Amino acid sequence: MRKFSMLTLSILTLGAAGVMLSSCGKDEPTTYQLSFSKTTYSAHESDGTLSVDVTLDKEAPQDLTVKYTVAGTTTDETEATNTDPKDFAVDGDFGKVVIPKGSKTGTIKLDLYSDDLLEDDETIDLTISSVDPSANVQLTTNQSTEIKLQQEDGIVVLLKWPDASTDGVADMDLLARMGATSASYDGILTGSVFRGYNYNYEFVFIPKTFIGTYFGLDYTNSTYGLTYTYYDGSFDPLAFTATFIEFTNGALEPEANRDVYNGQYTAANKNKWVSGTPPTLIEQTFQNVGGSFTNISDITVPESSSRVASKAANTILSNGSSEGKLRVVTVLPNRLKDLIK
Ligand SMILES: [Ca+2]
Ligand SMILES: [Ca+2]
Ligand SMILES: [Ca+2]
Repeated sequence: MRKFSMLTLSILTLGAAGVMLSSCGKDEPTTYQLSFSKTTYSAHESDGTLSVDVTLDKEAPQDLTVKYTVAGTTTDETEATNTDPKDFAVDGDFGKVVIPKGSKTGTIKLDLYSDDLLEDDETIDLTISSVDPSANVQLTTNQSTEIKLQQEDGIVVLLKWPDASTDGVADMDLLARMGATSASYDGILTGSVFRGYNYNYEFVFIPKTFIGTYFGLDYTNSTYGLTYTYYDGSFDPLAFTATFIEFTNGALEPEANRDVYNGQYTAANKNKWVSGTPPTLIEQTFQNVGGSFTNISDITVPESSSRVASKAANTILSNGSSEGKLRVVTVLPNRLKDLIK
């Protein structure tokens, strides 16, 4: 008896869908082609929003719910963590969009977010997985689309020091925070901690504008403080450079336009754990004024130490979660590889 009921229900459901999706009579139901309207899209991280359309070749006879999967190299809202915030979110139901009755189009609206990482371009891959009701809807072409999410504009600060040699070794690190003084300290934003004597560089990226709510800070009108840590090593003195390189429209500015600053530490600047405020020592500052990077200071060398005033700051480095702001660079993007040769 139960089996019979289920079967009856199925027949009724199919019958209803057939009637609703049919406009050419009972014998030849109208078929509908469902696809993405474009197979590729391009956007910048700082664009804010992007609309992606799924289209039918004819007006929908009733509301059609299209489900799609999300893949690609970006981090979506379901994958995001404190240390790996989302690159984008779906404004609406994640993985689902409706083509309303009488319309040919359903619009997937994506919110795109900035981050303080200089990355190689990322991808968002969307693929239609099902449609409901499915009767007479054909998924034949353009079932997938790829969005190329391009790195936004900003500035790279590159810290470099001599290679390990018979003259010595050094391991430096780089932290960037918002706020030039202890009074204006507003958390560590980002850092670069390649560990060991085999690396002689660190770098951070500060976006020109910042779209999103992850940090809740005004990137475009702030002073930035940079910490160049002499973490460990034997160079005494240790000469280093900080190079400011603007990144615009997918390219680093020419070498002649970059600003290079020189600093020199001694063994006294090797990182020491001492308590007090501010929690980072600042060796250099610069500003972002309305999207222009300006007022880069000279490098100031502290009498001793070079970075922290609290072991808590080391915790920030270890787990990336404290203050919810710091993300440590762990991957050298291809577009920076020429810089560190
Ligand atoms: Ca990104
Ligand atoms: Ca980025
Ligand atoms: Ca390092």
